[in-house]
Amino acid sequence: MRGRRAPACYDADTRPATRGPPPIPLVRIERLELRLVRLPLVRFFETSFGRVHDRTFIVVTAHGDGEAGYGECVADAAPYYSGETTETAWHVIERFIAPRVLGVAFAHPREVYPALRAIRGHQMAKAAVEMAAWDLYARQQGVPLAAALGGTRSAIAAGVSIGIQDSLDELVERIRIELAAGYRRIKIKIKPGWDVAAVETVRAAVGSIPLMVDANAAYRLEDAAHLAELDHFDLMMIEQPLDYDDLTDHARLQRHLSTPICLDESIHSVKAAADALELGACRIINIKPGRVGGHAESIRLHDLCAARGVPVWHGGMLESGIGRAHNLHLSSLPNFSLPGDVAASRRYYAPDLVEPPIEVRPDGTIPVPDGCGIGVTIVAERLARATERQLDLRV
Ligand code: OSB
Ligand code: MG
Repeated sequence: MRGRRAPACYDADTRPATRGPPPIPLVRIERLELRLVRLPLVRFFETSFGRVHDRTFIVVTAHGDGEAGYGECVADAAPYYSGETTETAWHVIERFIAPRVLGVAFAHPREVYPALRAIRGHQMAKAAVEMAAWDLYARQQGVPLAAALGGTRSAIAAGVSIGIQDSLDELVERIRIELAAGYRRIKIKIKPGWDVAAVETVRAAVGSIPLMVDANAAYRLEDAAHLAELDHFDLMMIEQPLDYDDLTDHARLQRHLSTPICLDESIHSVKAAADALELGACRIINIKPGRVGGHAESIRLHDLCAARGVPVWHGGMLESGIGRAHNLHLSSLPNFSLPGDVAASRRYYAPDLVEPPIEVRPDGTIPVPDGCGIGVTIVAERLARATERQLDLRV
């Protein structure tokens, strides 16, 4: 299986012949399949809110018109990164999202998110279903998802996110491994007690590599003077230093720092991003479709930032190959101008749920799959083995 590629989507003879005017495209989901899936991580991942050894997530399959589209819900088992969990997402999809999408004829997947307007929050639950609808739509159209989303590049620049380690030696060792694999920028997680000295050690060991830090909301405005010490290390940015729902204190902190602030957790909607930019709370934005409600909202966020000259990059949530493939396609839009946290499958799961696995090339780029939809094949038997619970929802 390894290395096998899905057929390119644009092969003329695999596209259905059409006669007369093209039919009005419809995405109509006849059945939604939810699976609660658990996969062990290849290596633990530690952030300021704790260490994880595995991930429990929901795989959504949207069936319609003889095709299937896939989405991955990035909510975690615990409500630490955001208020959502796998169980809240399951509940909200089953009770509130499914009834609003099943059997509805959408002219385009961008109509899915607005149809969920009555449901407040629950962006990750919404995104999982919305993204499955995009995959379904792209497969029905016979195009790669990137083409449906408006992507313009065939490969993306990859970076890695390196968790908190047991020692600084271990941290430097992990960074050397990732640099040798070709990754174009390194992000390290920080928290009080693992910050300035960690960055100093890394700079001393590996020199002027593109380097950034992510605090996952571990600091308070009172830490401004301490965080300003990071200004001496020429970091590309500091990601989400303050609280998950804060904008005002980030604006105050940004005035205190020369290092650009990048917001992650705080940007839960396009409006939050507009407010953050208006306030001067950040100079860079991390886009995760799960955080804003899916691909359509991510595109709006991407376009807003492009119009304001604000660079964006694609974040990661330790996704399996399903979410990872979605991220690759979205990352092909033009304003994703900085390397993201979209890295190779093998850093996370062995084996991944998909074939071929997503791999980084020696130049630090990852090609965007060119098959239809997300362009990777979900290995049914691996998905079945990892499934702990399953629910079928029908029209
Ligand atoms: O803050 O970007 C984050 C993982 C889980 C939750 C939040 C974050 C992360 C990462 C890892 O940084 C990114 C990845 O490698 O997928
Ligand atoms: Mg982050």
